[in-house]
Amino acid sequence: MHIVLVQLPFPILSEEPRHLSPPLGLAYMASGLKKAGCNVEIFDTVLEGYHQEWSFAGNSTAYGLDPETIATHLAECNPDIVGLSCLFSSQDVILRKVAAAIRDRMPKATIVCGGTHPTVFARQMIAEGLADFVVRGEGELAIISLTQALSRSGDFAEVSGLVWRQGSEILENAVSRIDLLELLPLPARDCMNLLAYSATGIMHGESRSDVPATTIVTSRGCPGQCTFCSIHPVWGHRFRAASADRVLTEISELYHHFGIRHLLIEDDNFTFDQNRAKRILRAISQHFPDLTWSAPNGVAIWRLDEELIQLISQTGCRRLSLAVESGCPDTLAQLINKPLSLDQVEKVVRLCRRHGVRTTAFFVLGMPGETRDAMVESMNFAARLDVDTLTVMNAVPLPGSPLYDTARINGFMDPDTPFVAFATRNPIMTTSDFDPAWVDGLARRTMVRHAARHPMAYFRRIVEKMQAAPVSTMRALFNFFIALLRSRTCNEKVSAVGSSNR
Ligand code: B12
Ligand code: SF4
Repeated sequence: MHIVLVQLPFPILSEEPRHLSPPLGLAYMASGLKKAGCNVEIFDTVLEGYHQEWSFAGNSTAYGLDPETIATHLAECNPDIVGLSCLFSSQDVILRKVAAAIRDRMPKATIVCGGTHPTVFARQMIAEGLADFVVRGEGELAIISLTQALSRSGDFAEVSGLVWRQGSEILENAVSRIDLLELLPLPARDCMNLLAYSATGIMHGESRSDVPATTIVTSRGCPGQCTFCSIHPVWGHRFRAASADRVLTEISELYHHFGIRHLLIEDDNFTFDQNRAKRILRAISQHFPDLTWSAPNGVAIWRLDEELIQLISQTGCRRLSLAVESGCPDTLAQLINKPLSLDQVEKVVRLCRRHGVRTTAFFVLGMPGETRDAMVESMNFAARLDVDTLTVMNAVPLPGSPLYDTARINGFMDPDTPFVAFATRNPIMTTSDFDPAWVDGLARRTMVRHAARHPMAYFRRIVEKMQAAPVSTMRALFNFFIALLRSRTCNEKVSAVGSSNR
């Protein structure tokens, strides 16, 4: 069986520099498929076409190879199965265009889709004939049983999470999660041009263009119930982690075999098991003293203690991303549903300062139910917080999150909002308390207020991004400031309370 796994092009987000990450999920799947005797390739259309842009759905633009080029390349490879990975809903139209081009060129190929977006919209995709199969949830074991079913039994009942059409019916198997991550073979990073990623652009948030860097995922799932979070349809609520020993085997391979010197730990909740995180960090400081790392996806503040922060500081952490979310206790508890107190936040920030850990804090603004006063309170807390940099994101009802259902049921967003608009700097909800422009203006002004207090930290961050991706960083900055100028004058309270806090 010949299989090509495809990372689809990304949409260009006007206020973000271009990102480029190795498709780690595809590397995990490739590894198992190889062991099962398949001929498997990874085709990263973002890496291959990083400097190319093409338009779709009116005024949206994607970077990566265009659908025709992708289909032509695939037709030359002529695989039995094409696996399309669609991690973000904002890739929806891109997925459709690529799938249509493949159908056109290769009518006999089997198209399988996976990733967060297809997991949420599996039935619709099959009903529309976009794909032959959709795998909901993790793909490693499912793709192996699917290839076996296709080549031998034709019985799809055992394929976890599979959705497919049989006659006029759409059938759906339950999703079973992989309990022992330990048993998965290490991702087949040799199927990718691993070192090209950090050499080409910004990988995620904290970025190092000066040394070889790559991503790693050491655990899956998060018991948290944050209402805006869309990880659970794929990863579930149960925290499942590889043992510290297994993680170190992977790091050792990355360090010695691939020459990696910076790790981006992309776990959803790396520190959930504090003892495991401590064991991993102690071993890093002992065996890989020149390895640096970051956790750009954010770590849970409620899972940090002083010993852990000390270890974080001793192991070359370049920046710790702290997921605060709101500076208003009621919003945190009632609207976001996060078990976090502001005292904990301030304590952790103080400890990070004391131990010399560079920090950035994530905030989310514009949750349904959040009043203007609550938002101002939150942003005043954010502007004062003694972290190095701040990122205020607009609350976006990402498909797969409880917030998506809340927003649709209550009419907080236009039901025709195109999927490409589901990006975290893009406010798309309106409630009786606020409109998107007001929220956006407040978010931007808060970041500027914070930057005025920590100019060197922001300068350093921008320089790092400029080094990795000069043109798209310039474009993103330009768009940020244009939007800042356009944003409406917001509540008088913001500046009044803000200036009294300086
Ligand atoms: C790293 C990351 C990125 C990287 C890119 C990752 C990449 N190339 O692989 C970057 C930084 C570019 C990124 C950007 C964004 N991201 Co992001 N990202 C992640 C993160 C943290 C980890 C992804 C990862 O590596 N997972 C580990 C690997 C092992 O798993 P995986 O890739 O998901 O693959 C598994 C399954 O999905 C499945 N699978 C995947 N593909 C396929 C294909 C087939 C054929 C099959 C069978 C199965 C299958 O099997 C795999 C193995 O189990 C996830 C959170 C998460 N937990 O998933 C968010 C996540 C995917 N991102 C998200 C979002 C929203 C975004 C942004 C839109 C945010 C923004 N800025 O507005 C942007 C979009 C960028 C753009 N230009 O459009 C959301 C998506 C939700 C949604 N419905 O859209 C997630 C779920 C996080 C969240 N906020 O809830 N992101
Ligand atoms: S936002 Fe973070 S802490 Fe909350 S549920 Fe999602 S992964 Fe867990």
